[in-house]
Amino acid sequence: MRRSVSTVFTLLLAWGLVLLTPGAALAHDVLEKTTPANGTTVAQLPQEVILTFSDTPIEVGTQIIVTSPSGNVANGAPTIDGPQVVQQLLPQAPAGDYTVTYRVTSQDGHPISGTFGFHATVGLDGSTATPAATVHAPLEDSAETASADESRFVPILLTTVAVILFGILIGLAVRVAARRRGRTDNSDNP
Ligand SMILES: [Cu+2]
Repeated sequence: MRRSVSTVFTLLLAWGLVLLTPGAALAHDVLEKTTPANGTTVAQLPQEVILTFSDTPIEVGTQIIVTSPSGNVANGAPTIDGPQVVQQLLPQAPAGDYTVTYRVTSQDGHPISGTFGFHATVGLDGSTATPAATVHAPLEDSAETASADESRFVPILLTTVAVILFGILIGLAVRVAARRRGRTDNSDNP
């Protein structure tokens, strides 16, 4: 009987540690910077688009789509170089308005996704385009910022709930153990 009680304690302790550890150790990363920057006009389209995050993303699930006036011009898979995710562009990428859609996996395993845009006056194919009025209002990034704040709040809330539940379960286990010990003592001493 005592062995099963100590097993319950060990399981509860392990469960509590598992719940508490990730929130403290892993951060929800955010996009800090892009090249070209969101809402800007660049004279020459660069050969690669660079996204800089607050920490090195996890390799799994990285996806970048670079939409040009002639469709997606992403050349091969993106590469992760520290906190930077680099996406090469096709040599036939034209001038014009660009929209970059990204999805990477944060250190804490959560996906980070969003969109940004820019205008390239000269394309990698040598074509030219005058900036259209529409691109220059930077694409809304506010949704991302809001969700970043939220996801910092949620782990704190979950941790608090976990601590409370853990406390209640420990209390119950102690009470059950005491009751069982009482019964055992009674039956052992007739
Ligand atoms: Cu996260």
